[in-house]
Amino acid sequence: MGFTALSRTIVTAAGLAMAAGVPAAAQAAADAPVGRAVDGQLGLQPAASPVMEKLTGFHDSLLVIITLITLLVFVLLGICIVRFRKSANPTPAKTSHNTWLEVAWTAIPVAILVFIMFPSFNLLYFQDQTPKAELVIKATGYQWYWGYEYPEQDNGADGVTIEEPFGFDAFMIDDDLFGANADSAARADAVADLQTFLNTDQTPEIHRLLDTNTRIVVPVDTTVKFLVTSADVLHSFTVPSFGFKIDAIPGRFNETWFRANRVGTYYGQCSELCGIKHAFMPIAVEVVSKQQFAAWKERTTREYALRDADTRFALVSTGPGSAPGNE
Ligand SMILES: [Cu+2]
Repeated sequence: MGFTALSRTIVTAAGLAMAAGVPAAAQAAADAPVGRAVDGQLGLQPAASPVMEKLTGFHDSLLVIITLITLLVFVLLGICIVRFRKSANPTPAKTSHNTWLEVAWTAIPVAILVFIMFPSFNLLYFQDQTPKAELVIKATGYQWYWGYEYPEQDNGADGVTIEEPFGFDAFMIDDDLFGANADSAARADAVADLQTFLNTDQTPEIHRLLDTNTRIVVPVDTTVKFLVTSADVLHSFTVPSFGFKIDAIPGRFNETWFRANRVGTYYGQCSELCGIKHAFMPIAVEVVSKQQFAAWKERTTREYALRDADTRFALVSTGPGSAPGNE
């Protein structure tokens, strides 16, 4: 019959496609900038936190399972179409039930789902349970920008201590500053302002629709807990490379965490349709060394201190011992 030949052709074609695709994809992954999507990208952004590493692994294993199932269904359909076509099989069988077959096609998919369930639930709990936080940051969604606050906290010797709360807002860098007709002086100003904010010697690279005039700055290898809320409508706080996506809901705090294992700049975008400028409230996270963070914190505390009426974060008044990192 032609089925063996047909399936061999499919497998060979798939093999060729993979052989051609895999080195290219691996090459692209090696060259890809960390923390943002690139043109022609296949697959997920490179992982930079434990949650995203596990998500990527789970995604890749599911891809194998789903491919095998799809191929099986494709081959079965092919067999039906060819072997039982009218000319080859003029008098169809009248069989309408087969107990064992029915038990099998119910039980096997259930077994596959149960098999998938265990790693899936493990991952769900891993994402959900914040390990002891070494730094807590509050992120607030506004129409249409994000505001960040570093509340007063003492997270012990290994963690970060914030003696005086500070906060700042992050507005998207204007679209006009990108492209051939951009005003180069205005663009240079925006880059210089960002560089001053980041307190770094290196000129930051800025990306259209992803960069903001300030960035969340966190130290590398530090467990960061985000408390996410909104001041107006639903937003969603996401950074793909860190594997978190959490709704920002007015009147309540949602909690998520990440632990960046590489320095670099990581981007995300509001992921809940929140109004006309939903696409223009990106999230930019700068992961720096612990020493750089300490220097940044020093300067930023001076420049962006939240004092008295400016203090938007209630944790400040609850005193020591009740900071979220000390639970
Ligand atoms: Cu939004």
